[in-house]
Amino acid sequence: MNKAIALLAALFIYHNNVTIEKLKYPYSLPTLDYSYRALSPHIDTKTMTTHVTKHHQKYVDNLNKALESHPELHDQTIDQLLQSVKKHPKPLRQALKNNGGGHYNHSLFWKMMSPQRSEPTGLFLEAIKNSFGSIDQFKKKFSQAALSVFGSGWAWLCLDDKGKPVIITTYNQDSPITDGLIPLLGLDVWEHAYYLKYQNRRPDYITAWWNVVNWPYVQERFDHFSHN
Ligand code: MN3
Repeated sequence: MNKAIALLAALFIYHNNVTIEKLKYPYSLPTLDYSYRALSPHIDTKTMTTHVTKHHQKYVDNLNKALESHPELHDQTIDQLLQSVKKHPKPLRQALKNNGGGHYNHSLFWKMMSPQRSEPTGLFLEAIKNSFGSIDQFKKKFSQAALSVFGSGWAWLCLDDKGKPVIITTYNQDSPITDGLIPLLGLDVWEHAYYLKYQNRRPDYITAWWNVVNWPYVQERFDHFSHN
């Protein structure tokens, strides 16, 4: 392969890796960068397998089903669909929120985790310190937000419309992107994400999850979106 092609391929892979937002109909389950057992013991094999092949797969199937009779929406990317969710009449609106959000949120979630231990660095770390005081303060606030979700939902670190890092929570499969925020890091706190191993102990799941956060990916998203 000559150098120019190699560079283009690398850029494509990089871009693809960072921005899952450009996915289009028909949707499919993404290939994970690690095996279902790779995040053990923090996230066990059975939870990962069920979460991906049953729960995530169902969002994908239901999203495709909902869009099947709407060819006018097939050219839209997943982020465009989610940003314009409120424009659609029920029941399409609800189907897009639940299943489009479910597919988008989970596709990100798998990338936001890794068996490789890592730490945040660089400009991203500076931005976290500026907004939250320190990385430990940030983790504490994020964990509190994740604990505060009553029922099913997510905790997120996002960039707001001014490019500032903010912590938010969403219910069900609502996605931050619908509210104009860019998710950098998300934590699924639906019971299906932890119940097999941790039962009702959501705090233990959250504590364990910090061990598998893929900081280089979070940072790539920060670098990409804070300059766009
Ligand atoms: Mn889930």
